[in-house]
This record gives sequence, structure tokens and C-alpha cells, in this order.
Amino acid sequence: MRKPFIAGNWKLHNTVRESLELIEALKTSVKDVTDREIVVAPVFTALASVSRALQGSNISLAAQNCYPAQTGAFTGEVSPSLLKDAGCDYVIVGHSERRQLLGETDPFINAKIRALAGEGLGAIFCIGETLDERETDQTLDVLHTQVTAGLKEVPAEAMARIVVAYEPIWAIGTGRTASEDQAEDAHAFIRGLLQGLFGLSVAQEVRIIYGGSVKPDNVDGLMAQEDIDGCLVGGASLKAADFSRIVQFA
Ligand code: G2H
Repeated sequence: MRKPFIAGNWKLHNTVRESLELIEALKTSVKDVTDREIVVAPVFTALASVSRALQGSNISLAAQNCYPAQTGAFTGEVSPSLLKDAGCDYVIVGHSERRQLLGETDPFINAKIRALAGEGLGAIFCIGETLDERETDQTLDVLHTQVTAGLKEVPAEAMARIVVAYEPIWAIGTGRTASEDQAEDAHAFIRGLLQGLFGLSVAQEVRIIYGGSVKPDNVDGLMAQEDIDGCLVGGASLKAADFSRIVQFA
């Protein structure tokens, strides 16, 4: 049984004060939830404060990015070990916004995942196709490339801490969600790829979550699919009421 994994990606939103207000509201509304893993990913500048606010709660902390080196002359970058020191359990890696806006490549993303694995940190590893790639029937090829390149030489033991997030780019922040069937087909395909890389038992244990305009009114149908083990939530994670409803999907 895979424990559902629901993560809020706050992206570039919320001051420290706003982050703490959101966390306090969230802590109250999800305090009785024990059968699912709940994660929030604030901006870097709010991580330490949010980490303190989360002490003793059932919510874990993620960062939105890292650099694949633990220390050195890398101006402006933050390492997995420093994120661990700040209280993070996970780091989001390979989000399409970084792939598209900052030119992040599969090998660079792979280096980050291996650096996180080396530090014992979890990764929320994002993959997904563009609208053009879907319309020209390249979705499965794109997912194959992203999964095999992103997880290259990642030890099988590290997969227990890696969550794969399928985020079709055409569904991100657009209000257009993949249908339940479209999402399930992609998730089942990704699980098959994981089986080819790491074997059946690892593939059955890895959480594969869906991202792209997840809202309180579409989460139940998505979560009812066999291979959808959770959600990566952007816009709707910024309101405590919406995110807590998503966490408590039926
Ligand atoms: C996809 C998602 C969270 P949104 O980026 O990663 O954002 O829910 O706003 O589409």
C-alpha cells in the first residue's frame, strides 16, 4: 500500500509572515490526518521559519530547488546539505518552469537527484510533456527520456525517498486538468518504466503523483485512479481551505 503524498508547491509566493499565517491555518485544518503524507514547499527565505513552525506537526517541508554540490564556489546556489540543515525532507527537482524558464536539462536534473540521494534527502522529481508533444503523439517518448535520464545511476535504495510527479505542461496553472484517463495512462506507463529500471517491487512502492491545476473539485476523481498516489498542487495550495480539502480527498 502506497501512502498518499500531497504536496503544496508555493512557487514564488508568500513573505515569511504570509507563509507562517498559511502554515498555522493548515496545521489546524489537517491536524487529524495520519494516513497521508503532507508536504509544503515555501520559498527559500521562508524555509527556516516554516520549519520551526512545523515542529511536532504532521506536515513535512520541501525546498523548490537545489544545486548538485554540497559546498564550493557556486554563488547564489543552495546545496542539499544546507536544505537538510534548514529542516527539509524533500526538494522539488525538474519542475517544468525551471526546465523551460531556466533551461534545466535532464543530466543537470539527474545530478541534483543523485546529490539529494547522497544526502539522504527525498526528491519530488517532475516530468511531463508539452501540448505540442502530446498533440504530435510524443508523450510516451518524452516521459521515457525524462525518466531514464533523470534517474540514471540513482541507487534503487534511494527510490524509497523519490516521488515522481507527472505534470503535463499544458495543464499547469492553466485551469486545464488532464482527464482521469489521460493521467492514469501516463502514470501506469511511468510505473512500467520504473519497473524496467529498478524491478517490480521498487516500481510498486514508488509514489507517482499528479500535478497540473489540481483543485478541490477534481482531486477525488484523480485520486481514485489506481496509479495516482497523490498530487503536487500549485495555485490551490496557497489557500489553506482548498489545500486542506485536497489533502482530505475522498
Ligand atoms: C504544477 C502545479 C504545481 P498548478 O506546476 O507544481 O501548479 O496546480 O498551479 O497547476
